Amino acid sequence: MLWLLDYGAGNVASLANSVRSLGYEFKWIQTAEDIKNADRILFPGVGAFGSAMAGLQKRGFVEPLKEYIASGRPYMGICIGMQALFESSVESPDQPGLGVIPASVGRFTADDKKVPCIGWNGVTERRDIGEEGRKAYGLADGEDSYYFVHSFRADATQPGIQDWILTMTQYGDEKYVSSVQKGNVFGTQFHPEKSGRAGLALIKAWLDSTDSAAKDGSKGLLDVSTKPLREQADVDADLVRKGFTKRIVACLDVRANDQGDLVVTKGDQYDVREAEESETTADDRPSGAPEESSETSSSAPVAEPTLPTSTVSADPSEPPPAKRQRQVRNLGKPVDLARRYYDEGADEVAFLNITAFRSTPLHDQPMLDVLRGASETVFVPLTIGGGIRDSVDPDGTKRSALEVAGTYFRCGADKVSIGSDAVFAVEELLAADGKPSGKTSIETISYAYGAQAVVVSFDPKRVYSKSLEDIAEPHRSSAVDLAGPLRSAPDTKLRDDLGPNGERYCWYQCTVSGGREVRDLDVVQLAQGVEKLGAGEILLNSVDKDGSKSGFDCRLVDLVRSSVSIPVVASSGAGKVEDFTEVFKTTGVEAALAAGIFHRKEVPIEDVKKHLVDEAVKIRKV
Ligand code: 1PR
Repeated sequence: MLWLLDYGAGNVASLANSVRSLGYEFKWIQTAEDIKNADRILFPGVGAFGSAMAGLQKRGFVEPLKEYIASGRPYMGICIGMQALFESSVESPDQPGLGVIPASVGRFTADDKKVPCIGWNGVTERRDIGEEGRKAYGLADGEDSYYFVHSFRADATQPGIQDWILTMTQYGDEKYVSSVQKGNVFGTQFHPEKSGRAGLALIKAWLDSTDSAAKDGSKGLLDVSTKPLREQADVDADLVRKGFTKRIVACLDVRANDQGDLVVTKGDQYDVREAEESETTADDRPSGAPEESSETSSSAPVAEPTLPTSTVSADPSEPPPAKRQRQVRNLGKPVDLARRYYDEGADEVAFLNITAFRSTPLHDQPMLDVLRGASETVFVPLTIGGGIRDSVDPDGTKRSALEVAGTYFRCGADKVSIGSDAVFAVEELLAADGKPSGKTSIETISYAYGAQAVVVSFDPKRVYSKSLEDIAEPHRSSAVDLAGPLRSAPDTKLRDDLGPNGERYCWYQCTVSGGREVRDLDVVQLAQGVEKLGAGEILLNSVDKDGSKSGFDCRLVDLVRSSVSIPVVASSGAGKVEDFTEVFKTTGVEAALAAGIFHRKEVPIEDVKKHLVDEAVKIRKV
């Protein structure tokens, strides 16, 4: 019997699903006694080292785990499950690890790269394990990429770790330990359960080998510590060749249609209703332009009255369908589409519950079902956004944002994406002279699950101006020249992208409630604020570009990316394969997201990746 160890936080559903998909059964470890009696343990640690070790301690698991490992029975640790093997981590210096590996875990430096490291990378064997070894570990063709998401890593130069290193990986200029093995212990820094077929092959190899070891008394995994070291130069060349890839994200905007079914929809500038008929229900689109002067104009929506609270699926805040002029666009079922994108090679899938701002998320059972369904067959990271905030159920039960996020994680989400609530949190932060309260959704979720699990979704709108002087500070400092080069790379020329009346400048104003309400906050303020509060990634939409198929807003992407040290996902406007190359090459952004062109099958993900390979942009091969 296989035993899975859950220390109480983090997404363990994905691993459970991947083990099930491989035809293996398992039990969850509930007590210290279970550890004593287990004959193989898989520890899918997600989140933060400190909370993981504290969780193990609270349950009385630390000593039994040490004894279990010392007894020689098979152990596989993933991410924090691998880091827990070390003596300590700088992430929580006061919290000792299991001390199985005589070395420590440090933090990535952020000088030359974005931290957390989120994305796909290759692994390179440190020792000469040959074909037999690769097969034993499921590292079949040596070209596979695996999904990494972490800010902390074990430095491969530490003396105590040398005979433990199975593979190494390079991120920026750092070479670190991406998997360890010695005797009965195996650990991966990456997430095989989120690494598509390559990852499933690796988990299967471990399950099969430990299975046969239990049955016939064979050795199980090949012990790498007995194999000769490879030449350092060969290892180094291989590390560079494989390298970190850019990510392609497929995004599914989800909401209930007028019949109450949860569907994938897609907007043009956030208007998700069919275009052919005349009137629009007010709450389904960003409202029209506010007062415009001849010098400063905006396509930004004006504030609308707060909508009544309701569940998403019932959507009673809307008029009955009979009175409606236009239908919500229906582009398919969320789980089916997510599965399609997984098969087609998407590196991540995001679900945005776009009307969750007026709902009580934990009552939104259909959305939880979507996540559960998707995580059963989609083995790449899943992000869920919409309604991640403190809320109150219709029966008066209070739900904290942390509780909402925790529920999503347990249903299979790997990251949560916070929209409106992040804007309010940064407004509060600025009002408190930059002093975090420790109570916002970003802070509480980041503390419990790690920064890498917290994405902030931006919905900015351009506010145009004919001259820079007409834009008031602080927004002037982050305004861009729409006929100029990139702000952070003046040598990078872009095509002009002037405003509707020929305006040459704009600043990017933040909105909440899916573009329905503008706030006096610009994207740089928001980006720097959410980074300070502990967000690990920015999903950067653009209300102006959404559904336009006119290409990503590279000036916006560059502006935000160059103002923070966390990764950014460029979103909105993809219309052709060249748009992806452009945004990656001009801005260096970590990931690019598209929705409409994928849903309508106008541009397959495969074509995007093929084009990127032709243009020498590193991507994950499927
Ligand atoms: O405020 O925390 O409840 O989160 C609400 C979430 O829902 C936010 O992430 C917000 O971006 C999203 N959202 C709200 N209303 C809409 C809408 O479209 N009416 N969708 C909406 C955001 C933008 C992207 C889209 C890209 C790419 N849609 O999701 O996928 O623009 O599209 P394209 O490739 O077709 O151009 P909260």
